[in-house]
Amino acid sequence: MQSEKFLSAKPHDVPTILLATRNRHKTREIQTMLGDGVLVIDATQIDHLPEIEETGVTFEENSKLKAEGISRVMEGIVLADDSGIEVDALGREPGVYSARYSGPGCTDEQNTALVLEKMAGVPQEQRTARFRCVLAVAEGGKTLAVFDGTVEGILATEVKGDGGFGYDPIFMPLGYDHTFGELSSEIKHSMSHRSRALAQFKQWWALRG
Ligand code: ITT
Repeated sequence: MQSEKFLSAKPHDVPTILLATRNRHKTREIQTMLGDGVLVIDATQIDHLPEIEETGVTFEENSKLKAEGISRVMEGIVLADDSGIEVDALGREPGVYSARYSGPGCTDEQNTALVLEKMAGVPQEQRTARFRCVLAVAEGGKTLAVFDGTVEGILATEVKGDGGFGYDPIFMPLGYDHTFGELSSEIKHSMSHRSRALAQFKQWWALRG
């Protein structure tokens, strides 16, 4: 069980949550949404953590795999985020393959370009899509709770804006003519799949005391 480095990174009196991710964008968003009262640490800050293979076919399965896998080697509560975009006209792809849609080691830009290419010529009314986020909390290799958040929207026809990450520049949340890449992070966080799942986690965490 690894704990020393993790604990030494922890300032006094601030509860720390270990996020089982190597995606720094997720860490930044979750830290911002949880505020200064909690310190969010991720897998990029701890040496020798195992790579967890995402062999599940649902967000929930992959989220649990990551939370359980890391909590087997780290003390305390471990939170994992499995998320992605579902495009209805593509049979809900990229879904759980969002991070690796255009192949191993691909970039966000390659993935968004591939989605736009596949969606070329598809009319507005058939461009419905949603972001989904499933958060799993585990301790000692066992899942304690799972939370799910969704935001519905429309897929843009071109990349717009450079805010956020991943598919943000091609996703317009319902009620907006702008993509998450163009909208402020405050607007994204007020409605995002991640903030909706995290709101449930916060309640669970508060009740736990
Ligand atoms: P970890 O498994 O280490 O957490 P990952 O990036 O591989 O990192 P996922 O397997 O959950 O994580 O894939 C999530 C992908 O879905 C992410 O890389 C983005 O392409 C996309 N995505 C998730 N949330 C997003 C958001 O808020 N905005 C834009 N794209 C998002």
